Amino acid sequence: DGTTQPTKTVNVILLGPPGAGKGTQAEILVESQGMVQLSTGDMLREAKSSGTEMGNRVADVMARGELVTDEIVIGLIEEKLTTVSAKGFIFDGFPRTLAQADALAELLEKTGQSLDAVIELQVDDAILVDRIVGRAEAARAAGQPVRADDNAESLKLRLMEYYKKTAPLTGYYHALGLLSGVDAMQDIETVGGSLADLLATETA
Ligand code: B4P
Repeated sequence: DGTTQPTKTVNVILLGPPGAGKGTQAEILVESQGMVQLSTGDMLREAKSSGTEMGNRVADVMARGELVTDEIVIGLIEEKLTTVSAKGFIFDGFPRTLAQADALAELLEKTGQSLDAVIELQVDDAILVDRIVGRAEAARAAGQPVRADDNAESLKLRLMEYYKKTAPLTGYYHALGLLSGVDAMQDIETVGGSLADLLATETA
């Protein structure tokens, strides 16, 4: 019912295509479970907006809808895992490649932690397109900045990158017995409830 709390520290990966709601649901878990969100997308956008050398380097890659290099994103996650302590981490948009998944396993081992669950947010492509285009339109209507990659052309590449490089991670985590999925085509609150219930049972 969305109010069940996990009983111990949990580290969870939210996996899913662009627009599946990883960021949206991670924020809800931060609120309801007191976990710490690690979004590589947010970290990269922050680096870009504060104009760091790395931020400038990744801006065009992100705007096109391609993946940033493994080296950069692994570095970002390593920095967080070695400096932040938490009741549990929600990995939002990381890992996105097998190399990143291997690096995460190593980093968690090095910091004495485990990975408890990987949850795939399942959404059909047509709905993803509607959501992303809808977000761009809503921002425009409100006079807010539109994300550089929230347009039909970049989204096409984001989806291709997802199926080619990220989707194979479901097999990787299934083999480890960590994977489960939720229907993420329901409204935000319903998906949040499913996730909370799943976390409570997976980690009991
Ligand atoms: P991300 O920031 O991770 O963005 P995303 O995958 O596009 O979005 P997310 O799934 O979080 O969707 P959201 O909740 O926002 O990545 C952006 C880029 O950064 C990548 O393309 C890449 O270039 C780079 N990058 C990041 N991590 C990387 C890595 N590890 N390796 C390499 N490169 C990396 O939801 C989208 C919209 O849907 C919102 O408007 C939301 O309100 C709506 N929505 C959500 N859930 C809904 C629901 N249930 N019903 C209706 N609408 C919903």
